[in-house]
Amino acid sequence: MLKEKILRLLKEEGGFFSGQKLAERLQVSRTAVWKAIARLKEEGYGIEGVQNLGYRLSSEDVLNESELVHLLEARSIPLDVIYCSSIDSTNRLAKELAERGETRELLIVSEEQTGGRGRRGRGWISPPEGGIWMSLLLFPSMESEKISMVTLLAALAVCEGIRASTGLEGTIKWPNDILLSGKKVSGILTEGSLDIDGIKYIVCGIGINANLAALDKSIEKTATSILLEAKTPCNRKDVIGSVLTGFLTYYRKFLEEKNLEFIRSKYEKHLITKNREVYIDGPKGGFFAMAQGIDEEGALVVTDEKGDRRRIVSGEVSIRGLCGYAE
Ligand code: BTX
Repeated sequence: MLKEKILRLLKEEGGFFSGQKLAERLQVSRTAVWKAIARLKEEGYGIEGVQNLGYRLSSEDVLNESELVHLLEARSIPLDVIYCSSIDSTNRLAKELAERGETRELLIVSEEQTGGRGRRGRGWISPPEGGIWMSLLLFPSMESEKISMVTLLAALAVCEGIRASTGLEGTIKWPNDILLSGKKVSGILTEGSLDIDGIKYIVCGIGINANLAALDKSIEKTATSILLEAKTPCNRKDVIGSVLTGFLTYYRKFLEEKNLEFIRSKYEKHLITKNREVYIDGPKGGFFAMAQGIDEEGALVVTDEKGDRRRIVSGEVSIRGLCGYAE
C-alpha cells in the first residue's frame, strides 16, 4: 500500500523528504502522496509538513498490527499478534479465543479498553492514545498453584523493561503493582483456566500508563504515567519490546525451574515493601507486620507483631506512608 511505502521511506530518510521526490520515487501523483500522508496522520503518526522541505516523521508512537509484527520480528519474540483499536478487555478477548480453540501463543494489544479489568472485580482505566494495554495467551505445562507466580515474573519484567526503555527506576508493590515515585504506573492481572488435566491456558494481562498526559480523577492521587514522570513521551514499542523480552526469558526459565528462586534477589531489590511496615488485609481479618521479602513460591514473607514469621499468599498489602493504608 502507498501509505506503507511512504512510511518506510520517511523512516529510512530520518529528515525531510519532499512531496515531489516521494511522488517521483513511488511513481504516483502528488495528490496521492498528500492523501496517503493524511491517512497516516489519522492513524496517529506525527508527520510534519514544511513548505519547500517536504515531510518528516516526527513521531511514530503508533501501535497497529504491522508496527507490532515488525517489533516482534526485530526482537525475535515468537508470538502472534492481534491488535484492536478498541475492545472491552484484552484479557477477556484472550480467554474467549482460547475457549474457541486457539492454540497459538498470542500477544493481544488494544489502543483502548472500555471495560479494562483489575483483580477482584475491580476496573482498570484504559483510555485511548498513550496507554499500553496488552495480554499474553500462554499454554504452560505446570501445576495450577503456580499461576499466581507468573504475576511476579511479569512485575519484574515490567519494572526492568520500563528502566531499560526510559531510564526510570520503578519499584514493585507485592505482588502486582509497579510504582514510579510511589504511584501506580502499571498493574498485572494473571488469570488461568483449568480442566481435569491441569492448566488449559493462562492469560497474563499487563496495563502500563505510558504516554497518558492526565489521569482519571478517581486515580490521580495514587497513579502516575511514564510521561508524567519522565516529562517526555516514551516510545511505547520500545517499552513493549523490553517488557516482553524480559518476561519471556523469565517465563521460559520458570517453566524449567518451577519456582521463583532464580528471580528472588532481583525482585526483592525492587520491592518497595521490603523492610517496611505493612498492613495485610486478608480474608481472616487484617494485621500489621514488617515485610521481609518473598520466598521461592512468590509469597510475601512478613514478621507479625508477635514476632512470628508468616507467609502471605493473597490479600491486599498496603504500606504505611504510601497512599495511606488504602489499596
Ligand atoms: P488491581 O486490582 O491491583 O488494581 C485496580 C485498582 O487500581 C483500581 O481499583 C483503581 O483503584 C486503580 N486503577 C485503575 N486503573 C488504573 C490505572 N490506569 N492506573 C493506575 N491505577 C489504576 C491491577 O488490578 C491489574 C490491572 C491489569 C490491567 C491489564 S490491561 C490489559 C489487561 N486487560 C484487562 O482487562 N486487564 C489487564
